[in-house]
Amino acid sequence: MTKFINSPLVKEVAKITFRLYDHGWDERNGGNVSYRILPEELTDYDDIQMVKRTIPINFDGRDLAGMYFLVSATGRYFKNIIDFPERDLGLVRITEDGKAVDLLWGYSDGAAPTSEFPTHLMGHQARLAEHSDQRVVMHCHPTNLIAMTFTQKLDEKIFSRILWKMQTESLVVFPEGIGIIPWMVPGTNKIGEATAAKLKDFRAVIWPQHGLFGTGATIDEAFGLIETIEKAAQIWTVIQQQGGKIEQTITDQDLLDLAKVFNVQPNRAFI
Ligand code: 2HA
Ligand code: ZN
Repeated sequence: MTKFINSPLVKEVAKITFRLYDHGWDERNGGNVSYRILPEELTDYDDIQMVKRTIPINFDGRDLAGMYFLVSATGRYFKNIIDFPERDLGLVRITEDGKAVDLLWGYSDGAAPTSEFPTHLMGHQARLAEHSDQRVVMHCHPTNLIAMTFTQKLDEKIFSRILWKMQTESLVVFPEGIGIIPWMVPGTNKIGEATAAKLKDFRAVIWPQHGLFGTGATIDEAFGLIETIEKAAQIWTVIQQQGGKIEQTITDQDLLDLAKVFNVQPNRAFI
C-alpha cells in the first residue's frame, strides 16, 4: 500500500501551489486551493481510512456530504507546501450533516482548512450545478490584474473586453468573460455567496483590490485560466508603460471569427 503523501494528487497540488507562489501571486499566506477528489482515486492508500479529527465548518454543506477535498490549510504559505505537504494540506470529507469535515490526512500540526473554505464550497456547489466534471477552486493574488482593479471601472463587460483584446488566446480560454464582485471583507460567508453567484455564469471571478478565483475540471485548467487572465492584464500594463497609445487592436469581428473557428460561445452580452 502506498502512503497518500506520495500520491499524484498531493504532488500535483504541492507543485501548483509552489508555481503560484513562484509567479509572485501568493505572497505570505495569500491564496488557497481546494481540489475535489474522487473516491476511486483514494482506494490505494492505507493511511487515509481513519478519521483523525472532525473540524466544524461555518457553512451548511449538506448537499456536498461525503465528498472529498484536498484543501490548503489556513494561514500557511504556498511557498512551503511543496516541502511540508502533510502539514500544510489536508484531505477532508464533508460530514453527513454538512456542518463539519472529517480529516483523513494532513494538517499534521493541528491546522484547519483555509479561512476561505466556505467560499470554496459554495464555489464548488455553483460550478457542479453547471457541470458535474468541475473539481477545482483556486484563489490567488495576481499582481497586474489587481492593479487593474484600481485603474479600471469594475464593470464585467468593460473588463472582459479589455482582457479579450490583449491577446488572441483570451477569448478562447474564457469566452464567457470574467465576473466581478464589489470589494468585500474576505473570509466571510457573504463574500462566498457573492462569489458563488458569479460562478454560475463565469469560471473566474475578480475580488477587487484583492485577487482572483479561478475554477476548472482539473488543476491545470484552473491554473491555465488564471495564467491567461493575468497574462492579459500584464500585456495591458506593459501597453500603459509604452505610452498607452493603441495603433491597432483585435476587433469585435476578429473575436467573433476566433470564436467560430475555435468553437467557443462568446458572451454575446459583452460583444
Ligand atoms: O488565504 O488569500 O483571501 C489567504 C487569502 C485570503
Ligand atoms: Zn486572498
